Amino acid sequence: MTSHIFDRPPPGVRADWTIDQNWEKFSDEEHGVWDILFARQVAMLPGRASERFLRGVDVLKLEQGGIPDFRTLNERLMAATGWQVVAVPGLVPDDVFFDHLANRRFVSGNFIRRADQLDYLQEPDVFHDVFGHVPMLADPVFADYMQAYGAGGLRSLGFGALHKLARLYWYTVEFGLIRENGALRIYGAGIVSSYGESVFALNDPSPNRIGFDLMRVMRTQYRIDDFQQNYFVIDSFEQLLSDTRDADFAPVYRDLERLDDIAIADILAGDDVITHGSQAYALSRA
Ligand code: HBI
Ligand code: FE
Repeated sequence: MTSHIFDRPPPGVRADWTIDQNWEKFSDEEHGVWDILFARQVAMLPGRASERFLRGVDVLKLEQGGIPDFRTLNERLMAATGWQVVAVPGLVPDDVFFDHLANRRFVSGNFIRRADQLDYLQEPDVFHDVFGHVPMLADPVFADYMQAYGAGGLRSLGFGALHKLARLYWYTVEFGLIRENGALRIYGAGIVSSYGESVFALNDPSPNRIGFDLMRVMRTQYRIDDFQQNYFVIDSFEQLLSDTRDADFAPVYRDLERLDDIAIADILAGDDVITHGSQAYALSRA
């Protein structure tokens, strides 16, 4: 679960944990880190990322160079789907995170990784949060899914089911794959913002690739420290939205209580297995 340093907003941070982006403070070197990461990803993502993600990059005009100024980014995003990006100092408490999503605000870390740590990230930075997440938020269907997720997140707190719902976020918003025109594409922010995982998730024989099933996903453990051992594949964003929207998860959580968690790499009899992974990569790192 999320760990963050403070339980209350530290001094200078608003009650909703937001801060001014203060775009002027980013140095040329910091803009340069964005440009390197951006160039690397846009060169490899056509043919790999979902068409909906690539369209978002266009609609938001992210190719303009440097860390985006949220004032102009938000004009475009607001026009597309009514979402906004707001700056936060780092990880925020779960209820705060869900409340922002439920109100169509996406929180972004207000810092960028160092030039000597391009592939290393402890907490989500502005490249992960903006390049990874925001293009999908320019898509009307995905935008509604994220809002529904936030509302469901707030409800899950009352059921003590946050850790189950967090798996849904992990295996869709962060590490989701989609079948588009008969081929697999990536759309999860944790993949599209990572050079290594953008290749691994689609092409490596190691991980399992399994058709998406809401209950199956909510039972499946995940790892936060390395490439995933499972990816779940949706057939459409409309499917994801309809599985989630207005879903009263109370009966789902009740059913889940009677079912065991599924160990990370296990395949079940009922799974729609697209790739039965060798797990060679994970074993080599164990
Ligand atoms: N805070 N800044 C930030 N970014 C996140 O992605 C985030 C968070 N706090 C909580 C949280 N995510 C989790 O609850 C979700 O992964 C479910
Ligand atoms: Fe993320």
